Amino acid sequence: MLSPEKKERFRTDPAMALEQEIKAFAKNSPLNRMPATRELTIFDEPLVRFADGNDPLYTEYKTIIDPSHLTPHEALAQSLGKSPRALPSRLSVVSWVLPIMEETRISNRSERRVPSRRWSHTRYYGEEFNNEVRRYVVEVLNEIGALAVVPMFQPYFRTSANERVGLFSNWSERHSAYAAGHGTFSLSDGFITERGIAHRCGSVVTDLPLAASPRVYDSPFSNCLFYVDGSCRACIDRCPAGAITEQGHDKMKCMHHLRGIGYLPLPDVYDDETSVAGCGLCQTKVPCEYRIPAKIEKTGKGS
Ligand code: B12
Ligand code: SF4
Ligand code: SF4
Repeated sequence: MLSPEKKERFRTDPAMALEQEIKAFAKNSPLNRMPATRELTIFDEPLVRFADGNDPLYTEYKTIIDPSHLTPHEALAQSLGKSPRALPSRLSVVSWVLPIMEETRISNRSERRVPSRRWSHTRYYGEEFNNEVRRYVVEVLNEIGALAVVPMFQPYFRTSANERVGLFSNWSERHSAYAAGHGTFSLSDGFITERGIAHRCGSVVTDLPLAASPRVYDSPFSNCLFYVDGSCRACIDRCPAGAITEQGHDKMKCMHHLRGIGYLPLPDVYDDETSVAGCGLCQTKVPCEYRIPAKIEKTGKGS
């Protein structure tokens, strides 16, 4: 339940109010804690930005990704069983990035074949928390009278493959993050934000009008050193499956590696009953792990 003060904040500056709600939720939720001790946080403070639901990029995604990739209007309309034309003309997409905690990133840096237990827990329990954020954002938006849906929760959400991009889903969280100006794609296929590539992300479509966050990047790949000046390639050496080359990311090789890890007998990998999930070796011990390396090259300033 939102307090009357918070409701007032939503009336005066909904974007700021929503950002504050998401950040407070991440700070206080017990689900944003590693399960064993509940002491270690899974994600650092979220980055929150907004995309214009009518951004022509969403139509371009039908060519860049696949015709089945949904626009925000289609995603909302299909969720509500309505025609897109029956919806308000102005829609927004709330997009957040959950940066993975430093302790977890450090633990994954020393791995060469399988992810560290903390990384694996971030894949599993971290995504459960990400789902809680999705549910919470919808709850808050509904409480102030707005329509809101999580495309990834809908029965229509699916992952398939085509010749152009290989594996894809009909609602790509990172393509909404790109539309909201969170960052750019990269040689390894990960999405590099101001807090780097080691993160998980999510989104909600709403009819609440929210001012779109600006996109400040030169191209869809300009945060990656390889695309800026042909250098780096650190992710190529990090991948135990040989899935990354100068031609990009072989999603099938990557997926087979992820599945192979999942099928390893547990005691061979961890010394407890943890099941293994994820990999992300290409997202740790690389220059883009927790920052934008291309920006550092340009300005000479680190962070
Ligand atoms: C299917 C899937 C996979 C597949 C395929 C991945 C893929 N790149 O598509 C497999 C099984 C291989 C996979 C692996 C992993 N995944 Co995964 N996966 C997904 C899922 C469910 C859908 C991805 C999707 O729709 N892709 C769409 C296609 C089209 O994306 P793409 O090929 O990368 O896009 C390219 C083109 O668009 C191209 N492009 C060309 N021209 C243009 C022009 C413009 C204007 C733009 C914008 C782009 C563009 O650039 C892009 C990069 O090359 C998402 C969740 C979601 N619903 O989004 C998570 C997700 C992508 N996975 C995630 C993660 C973390 C992982 C792993 C690290 C596993 C782990 N947790 O340890 C690995 C990383 C692999 C890698 N090197 O990137 C995160 C990504 C976070 C990040 N840092 O980028 C997501 C978003 C989950 C989440 N909720 O956070 N995953
Ligand atoms: S490791 Fe280097 S080449 Fe690979 S994605 Fe990061 S910046 Fe780009
Ligand atoms: S997630 Fe693992 S297997 Fe997939 S590209 Fe990255 S390092 Fe390679």
